[in-house]
Amino acid sequence: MSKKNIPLGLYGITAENFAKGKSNIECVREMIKGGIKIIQYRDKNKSIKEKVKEAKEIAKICKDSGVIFIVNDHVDIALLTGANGLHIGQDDMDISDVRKIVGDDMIIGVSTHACKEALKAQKYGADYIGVGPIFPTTTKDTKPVGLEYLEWVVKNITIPFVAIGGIKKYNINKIIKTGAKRACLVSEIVGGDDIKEIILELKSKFIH
Ligand code: 3NM
Repeated sequence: MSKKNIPLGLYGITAENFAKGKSNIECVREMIKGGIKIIQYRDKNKSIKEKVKEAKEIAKICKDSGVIFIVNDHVDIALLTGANGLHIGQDDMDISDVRKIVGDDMIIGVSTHACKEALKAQKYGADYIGVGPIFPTTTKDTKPVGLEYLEWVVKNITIPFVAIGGIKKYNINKIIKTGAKRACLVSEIVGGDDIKEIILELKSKFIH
């Protein structure tokens, strides 16, 4: 099993479309001020050129703050920026092929939406999995899987996992009650008027 450290608590993801005019860079800086220890750079709209520029900057900010930096989708950008990890989806390259490219030290995260996918990701060497979307979300075009899938993962999966999808301040307690130790709230965090404040409020819910 992987020994890589995937921090407990909140996992941050960029999403400029939901950030009410804030840039990805501004959001990352505020997330770090709030104490987030792992941030994924995710952008589905920009050109590769723009993504490389932004990812390089975010990589530096994260490195300087001791925050784990993960790149979504792009193995080349992850390698180029010296990212700590790469996050892939079900339609991306097989985990074993990604591992050949990135080597043993890089974190590989995989989005999963069903028990079979979770077991497969674990078997083929993912360092953590995303589990969702738990609730309906407009941030990603995947139908919700419900809390039952998360409850199954809590009982059956031994690698770290991050609950994601439609999680908000008002329903995060349902996530925590399952025993899940990590959660990602995308629009709720980057769309907050005060990103740092919202993170501090959310983080406090994990401490009991
Ligand atoms: N991945 P929000 S759901 C990026 O289930 C992403 O794999 C998901 O955004 C998955 O917190 C999702 O705004 C979007 O609902 C989550």
